[in-house]
Amino acid sequence: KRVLVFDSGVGGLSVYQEIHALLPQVQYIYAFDNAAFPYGELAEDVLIQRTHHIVCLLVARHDIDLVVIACNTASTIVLPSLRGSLSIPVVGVVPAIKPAAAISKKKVIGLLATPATVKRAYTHDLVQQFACDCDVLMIGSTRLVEMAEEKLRGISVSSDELGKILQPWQGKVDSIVLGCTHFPLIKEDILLAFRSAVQIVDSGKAIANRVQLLLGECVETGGTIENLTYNSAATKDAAALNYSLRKMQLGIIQSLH
Ligand code: DGN
Repeated sequence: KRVLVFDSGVGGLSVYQEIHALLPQVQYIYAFDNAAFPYGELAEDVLIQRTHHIVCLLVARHDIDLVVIACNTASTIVLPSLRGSLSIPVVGVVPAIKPAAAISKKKVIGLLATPATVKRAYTHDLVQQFACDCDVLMIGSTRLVEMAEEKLRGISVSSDELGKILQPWQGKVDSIVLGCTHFPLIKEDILLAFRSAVQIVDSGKAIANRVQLLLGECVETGGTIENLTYNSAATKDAAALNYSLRKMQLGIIQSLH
């Protein structure tokens, strides 16, 4: 089985790692559209056309069995058109509002995403449906996406800069949704900014379970599962490759293991 994981940058690697941990036997192709990074700043029609074009091309070229749009900014808008054009399953990543609302004691949750995702009707529908008993505070930040990319290239996150971005939430929220796939890469930094007084929820594990279900794969419990962390050599290589391919229209890391 072959799975395509797609994002604008390295954020989708956080989703890939969850899927790979559950399904190590599957072959993965990771593709990222750095030429149009960051997706959070693109007009909706441009984003739809671009993602649609790239993903359909890659599916045809690489004999893909399942696509993961590992980007909230794209998923919250392109899924209907992609699913209409492809005959294979397309799994999207959208903000995990429901679990975050369920675990919040104060009933004040924070959604951290790109400027586009916090504006999307899709996101506001999720809030209405699953967090109507909560106050949902939102921060849409492109800078945070850049900081996550930088971290994978070895530039550490400035706690001052991060603190300023998250300042409006201090003492208010007790649960935070990482509504951008880049943000699990800086989860530890976010936790530190709140002195661990918040719970952080992302969509990675749920996506991995969904992929498993759709692929009909069984997990080999007796096998060795490669233990990847964000600092692992594989991820560093991926980030380095991503960096060196920056000027290209589209980067592809094949058979990432
Ligand atoms: N990783 C993408 C997301 O989950 O929304 C956004 C990255 C970007 O291009 N801004």
